[in-house]
Amino acid sequence: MSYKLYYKPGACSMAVHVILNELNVPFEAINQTDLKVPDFLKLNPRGQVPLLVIDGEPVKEGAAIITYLLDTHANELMPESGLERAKALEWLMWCNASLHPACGRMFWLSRQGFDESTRSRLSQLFMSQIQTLWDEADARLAQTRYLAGDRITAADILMAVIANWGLPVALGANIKRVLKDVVARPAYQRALQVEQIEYKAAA
Ligand SMILES: N[C@@H](CCC(=O)N[C@@H](CS)C(=O)NCC(=O)O)C(=O)O
Repeated sequence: MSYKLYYKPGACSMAVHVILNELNVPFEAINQTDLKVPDFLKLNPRGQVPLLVIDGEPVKEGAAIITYLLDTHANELMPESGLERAKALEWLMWCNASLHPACGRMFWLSRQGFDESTRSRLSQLFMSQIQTLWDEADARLAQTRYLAGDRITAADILMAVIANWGLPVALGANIKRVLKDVVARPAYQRALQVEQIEYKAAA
């Protein structure tokens, strides 16, 4: 099986990068910082990362890529069945389908040419939605060691990647505890080194 990961440093694609490292499978990592160039658009017309080319077939959508990889290679980051798997998927999707798009609205806003008062009102609204999500995770992590329960799963890795996007949020002590734990893993450290990213969110 051959894997080619297209990533942009520090973006959501970093979760796939960390997971490929965790799985100890061979892969090629391609820094695709410029996402709108014709060669990349041929592979992914949306011009987005992550993109994992599996045996020549491009696969999009981070959560699908992560689930596929964890279903295909032995690991302890995704329970195989039962309620434990349901909770691991719940929190992976929370990161991918709730937290990520909420943060994406702030990045979208920074590219619009709104007047200052519109920008400021939207920014307050978007940031309060993001903060509510982080508060939800902190409350969960006051009850459980990791997002899905007692054991680390792919959700904690994706959460750690998103936490480092530099938005002005207040991350609770329970989240920071998990971030420190996740980022200390050799697989995460290797991805930070290759992508040349400094991890600041756990401080
Ligand atoms: N739902 C997609 C979202 C991918 C996405 O938004 N990726 C961002 C990086 S975190 C990106 O490529 N943004 C560039 C763009 O949309 O132009 C996924 O989870 O893979």
